[in-house]
Amino acid sequence: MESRRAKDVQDPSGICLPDPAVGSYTVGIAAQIPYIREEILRVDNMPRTYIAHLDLDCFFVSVERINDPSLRGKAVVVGGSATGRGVVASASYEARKYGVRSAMPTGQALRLCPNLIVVGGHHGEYSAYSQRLYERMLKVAPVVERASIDEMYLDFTGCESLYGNDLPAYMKEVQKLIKTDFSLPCTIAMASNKLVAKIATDTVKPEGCIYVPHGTEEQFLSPLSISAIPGVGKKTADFLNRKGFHKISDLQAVPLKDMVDMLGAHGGWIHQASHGRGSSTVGAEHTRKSISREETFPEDISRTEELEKILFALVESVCSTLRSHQFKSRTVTLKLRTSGFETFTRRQTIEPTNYDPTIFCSAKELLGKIHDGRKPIRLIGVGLSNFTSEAQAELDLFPKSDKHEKVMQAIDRLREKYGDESIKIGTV
Ligand code: DCP
Ligand code: MG
Repeated sequence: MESRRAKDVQDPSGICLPDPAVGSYTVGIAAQIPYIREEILRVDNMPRTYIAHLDLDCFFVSVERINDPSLRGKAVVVGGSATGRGVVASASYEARKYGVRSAMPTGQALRLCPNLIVVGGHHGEYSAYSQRLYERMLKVAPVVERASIDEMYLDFTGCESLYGNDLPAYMKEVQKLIKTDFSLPCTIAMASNKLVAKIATDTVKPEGCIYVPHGTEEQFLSPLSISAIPGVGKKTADFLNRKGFHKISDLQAVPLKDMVDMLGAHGGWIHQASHGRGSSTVGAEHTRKSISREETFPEDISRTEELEKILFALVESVCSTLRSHQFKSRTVTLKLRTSGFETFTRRQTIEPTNYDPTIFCSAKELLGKIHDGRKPIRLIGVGLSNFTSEAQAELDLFPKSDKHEKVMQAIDRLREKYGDESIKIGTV
């Protein structure tokens, strides 16, 4: 027994990495005391972790297709105005065949795909779908963590026998359930940790389902491009390409020290990721840290009143998302970009709220501090952060206005049904 444990790798924190041959952990100080080690070794076979990553396929487009089935099977994007500097938020897979991608200017997308249908967004509705799906998934897996508006991690560790000892087959059931009950296509990947599951999802999109068996993580990753690793953005990928690294297998061959010499601390992360090592801790509810929206104008705007009008629409949108999460925000951030690409941000702390007029007042004040009413502005954005739950805000003894909340909830319901443009509140 003792000799088998000698294979364990002791990291500097004192926590042994699991020995796959034994399947048990020896932790901290216990690892250094022989008789305690003996005891712990009897608690063998720590459960294998089964983490699923679920990501909705072309989410915003899929919601639009529920409302307008004539959009099915067509090249569609949800995005900003084609005449101006709007960008694509979500592109259908039919549009992607023409090279259309998220974050691409809508004008460019139309040049690539002249038959493209451009649809404006219903952000309140997307948030509502996201919330309903999350609530449904809480009935499917014991622990669910939301990672973004359309992706979540589900921890099925310890649930094998509950689902006929065939969790990969159960993932297909979950995928069917989401299609039937929500009319939303999705992709699901299951693996031993979040990182491998997330990477695997992208390899089988759309409507794919994949399981990366335990112990095959490195082998699974090796043929993939280095940019499949979350955190390897364009800049890092270009740098590594220039050094001759193209596939993850190229990175797997590099010792940790050399990776850190090349890329600093980020290199350490890339090294771990290339070997398929990642966290399997799924948080009960991922706390969203911020909600923001911004708009780039078709033509630069200088007049404060015009900027305020757009700002109000952005505030409405972020507040609606905030309410769908039952959050209140303490910090309002305003962002401005001038025609010369200079970017300014200012933030203000307020009493926790999700009430549009209060947040607008703060954003308007911040605008007054940065904008002189003359400089041509190219982009304006508003962000909310430093959240507290609605319930906590009440406990914190901040006075609650029932009347305002009821009105805003009614407005959210109307927008969800009839679109963001269906109802407007005055800006003064
Ligand atoms: N989104 C956005 N702007 C971006 C990227 C995404 O507004 N630059 C929004 C629209 C997407 C949603 O977030 O529908 C989810 O983002 P994803 O990256 O998951 O994109 P999709 O769901 O659209 O496509 P995929 O099938 O690749 O997941
Ligand atoms: Mg998606």
